[in-house]
Amino acid sequence: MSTSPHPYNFAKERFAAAGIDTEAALEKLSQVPVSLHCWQGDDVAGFESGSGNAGSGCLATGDYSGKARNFDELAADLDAVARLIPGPLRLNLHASYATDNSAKADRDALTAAHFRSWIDWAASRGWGIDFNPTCFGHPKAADGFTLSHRDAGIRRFWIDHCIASRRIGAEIGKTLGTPTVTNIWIPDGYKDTPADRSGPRRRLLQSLEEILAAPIATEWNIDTVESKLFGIGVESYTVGSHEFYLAFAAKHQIGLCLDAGHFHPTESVADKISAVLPFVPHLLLHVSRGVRWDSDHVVNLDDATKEMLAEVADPEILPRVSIGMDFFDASINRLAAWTIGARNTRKALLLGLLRPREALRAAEERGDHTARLALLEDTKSLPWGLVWEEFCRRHDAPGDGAWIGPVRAYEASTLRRRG
Ligand code: RNT
Ligand code: ZN
Repeated sequence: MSTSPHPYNFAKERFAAAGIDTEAALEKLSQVPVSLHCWQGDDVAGFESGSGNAGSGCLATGDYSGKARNFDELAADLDAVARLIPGPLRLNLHASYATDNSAKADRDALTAAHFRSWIDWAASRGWGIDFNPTCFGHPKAADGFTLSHRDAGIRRFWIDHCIASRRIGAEIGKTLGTPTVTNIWIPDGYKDTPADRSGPRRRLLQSLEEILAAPIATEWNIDTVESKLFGIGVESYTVGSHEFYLAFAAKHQIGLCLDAGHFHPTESVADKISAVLPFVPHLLLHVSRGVRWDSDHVVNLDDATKEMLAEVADPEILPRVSIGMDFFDASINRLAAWTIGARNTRKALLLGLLRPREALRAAEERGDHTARLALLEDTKSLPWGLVWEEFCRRHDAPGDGAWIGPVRAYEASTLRRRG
């Protein structure tokens, strides 16, 4: 009886024949963490009583049963999902998910102590944490303006919240021994044509400069600002646009967040990475999928995602980029959503790492654009799925087709019992 060769070895040889080292790709892939967003587990609701609707353009649609209602449920869901995603993970946490806040400190008064349960949870799993001030879903954001609000008192509140968030980020980073990426996104903008586009931007600039002036342990906190083209309800004017934040991040030498859903649908986020990296020290990617608008659909293994992560796979770029998930679909099983999106992100990165980078560049350098295109296209049919299966196996995660069973079992045992 003949034994079939190990499928991975077959793939390894096929890739080697094309000049690609699958072992090096697997090794690299296992060093890159993906930051898993807590907000996919409860449709961006958060733990503050009275909240429950993110508002401000963060619109989760659908009413699939079993959403997490508290820390225990959300942490259990994340644990279940972590078993299904191969490779290292981090937790991407929003300030509205404070756990240890019985005195109900408002957002401007939050400290790392209010996130003690998450910190302990992450520490015991060897995860880092990334952090986000929550500048929405709050009475002081009711009219859709926060850091650029015309009312100085309201601006003060959100400035203090962002300063508190940076401090929390720095402390969490120090505690866990891995820097926290603290990302500021605000919803500010107008539904209809503004009379004054400059005023809110001037105020946002001042607020951000004040936020950055607060002394923070910079070795444990990486600041990023997230731009956006438009949102539901702010179709005509977004204060924190791409030009605004790119210039701001470059001027102040902080990081920039590029969310895949925050540009015109035909713009290439992949192309932006090398364009902005000469000017900003760090990039955060919010891997997401907009369908017609910034709809935050579950990440697919589509061309936009593959191109974006292929850029990130460049050895000079990879150390300067953090990869965070940002999607929320309430119409399907939320654990499946997390799993599909995060696995696809990692698959896209694997595909990028498996590109014959040197051969492609050599063809380009000798002006042989025919060879470049031929190589790029032929590489697509190499058996990369077997390399992915091997990655799953080495990281004790189920392969494709095998993770849905555990999700269904968890749904039956746990999610359906939630009220
Ligand atoms: C909103 C931004 C932002 C949020 C999260 C919840 O358009 O993408 O990143 O999705 O902060
Ligand atoms: Zn985002």
